[in-house]
Amino acid sequence: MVGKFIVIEGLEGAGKTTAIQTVKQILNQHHIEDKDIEFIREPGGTKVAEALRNIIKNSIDNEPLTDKAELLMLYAARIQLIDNVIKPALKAGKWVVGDRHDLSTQAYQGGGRQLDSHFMQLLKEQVLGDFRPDLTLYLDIDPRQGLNRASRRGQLDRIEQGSLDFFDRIRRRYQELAAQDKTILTIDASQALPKVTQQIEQKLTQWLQTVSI
Ligand code: Z5A
Repeated sequence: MVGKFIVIEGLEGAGKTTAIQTVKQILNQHHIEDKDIEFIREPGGTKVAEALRNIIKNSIDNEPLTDKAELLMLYAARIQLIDNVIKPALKAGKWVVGDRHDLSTQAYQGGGRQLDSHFMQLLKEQVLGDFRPDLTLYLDIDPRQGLNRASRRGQLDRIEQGSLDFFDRIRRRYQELAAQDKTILTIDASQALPKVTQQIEQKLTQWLQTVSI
């Protein structure tokens, strides 16, 4: 039996970390135990991908990072993770729960950075082929609210220091892509935590009824 790949997406402070715990609990209730679940985050999740994560988030010695370099590093990190961790786990029948995946790239680098859509499409096709998550839970939140939550944690990294326009564009791209894709379910993440958790529980439970476990 091949496992399933579930991804949590959204702007900073949307509540992805908390949502992952909810997903874990629901899977456990469906007799998918912790040993059968691989938790990952992007960028990151292998030694090379974690090193790239550090550069993507902070650069080195304040060297300016070009938007294309950022994009290429994200795909380098992603394919390391897919080929070395995600695909082997799925093949072994495990479930994979991811904190971000390619939808982040489409939203941040495509929507936010406004990188050329043809180049992005080509890169995606060449690197990922037809590999994609089985389900994405997109936590939708206004960037003002999300950044406010995230800022309570302290210093902002290189990407978090982007302008509100940048984050508004990212949200718009997330919303556009979610509206076109039945495998992306939108959660209203502006609500209080118990309400957000309730929506995740409801949507995930419904989806689990449609797949063979
Ligand atoms: N990035 C990219 O540009 N392109 C890509 O392809 C990929 C990533 C894959 C990764 O940073 C950065 O890389 C990210 C996008 C970019 N950068 N930015 N900007 P990261 O992994 O370090 O950060 P993050 O993914 O943005 O995670 P986050 O800031 O930790 O957000 P979160 O996980 O969604 O939030 P949280 O930790 O669950 O919640 C934040 C706080 O809010 C926390 O104190 C919670 O208790 C609180 N919270 C959560 N939900 C609620 C509700 N409902 N009400 C009230 N308070 C809440």
